[in-house]
Amino acid sequence: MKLYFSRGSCALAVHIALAEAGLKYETEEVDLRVTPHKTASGRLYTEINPKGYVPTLVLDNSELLTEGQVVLQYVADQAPQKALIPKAGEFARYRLQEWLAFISTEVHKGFAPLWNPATPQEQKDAAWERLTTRIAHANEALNGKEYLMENFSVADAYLFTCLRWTGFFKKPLTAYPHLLAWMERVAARPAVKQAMQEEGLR
Ligand SMILES: N[C@@H](CCC(=O)N[C@@H](CS)C(=O)NCC(=O)O)C(=O)O
Repeated sequence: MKLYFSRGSCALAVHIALAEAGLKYETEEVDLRVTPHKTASGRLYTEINPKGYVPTLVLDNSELLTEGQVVLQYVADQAPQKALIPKAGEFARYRLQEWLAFISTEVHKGFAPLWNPATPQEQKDAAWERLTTRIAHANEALNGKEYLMENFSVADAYLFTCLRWTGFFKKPLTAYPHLLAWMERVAARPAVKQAMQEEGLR
């Protein structure tokens, strides 16, 4: 499998999932700072994924899989023994999907106005205010729990990836102690360290 990623982007969640799953994978970086986006080997990224954004996972049969929350489920399902996701058909699977949808639409996309240099400061402040209600929800959910689900799951990989961005925007998470402890717990996992190292992140 091959993952197209951009350093520290939402694709890090898939990178973590691949490492946690112990699957064989290769990666290629996409430069999102240039328009149109180019891969490290110089290809026009839309030639690989016409949607033009990361993550893209190219499967061994050359099939392309996109949309982070779906790619995460696919990767987790490839290594059932690692229990990165509840089995399909179990109610817990829907809980996991509930988290993935929340993280994707409320947290991941909640950051979009902050990333956009054209967003007026007032709208950035409003977006952050809105995001803090989602962050507070995750903090509460982690009260007395090690991970979002019973054990570490791809939802943790995804939320961790998005909340790392608070560092970039200099928004400390000090008001969210359960979340902070969980961030440290996730960051300490060997597979998370491996994926971050492979992206040149600290
Ligand atoms: N709907 C997509 C969105 C992915 C996304 O937002 N990717 C960002 C990086 S975190 C990206 O590649 N942005 C560059 C662009 O849109 O041109 C998903 O959930 O996978």
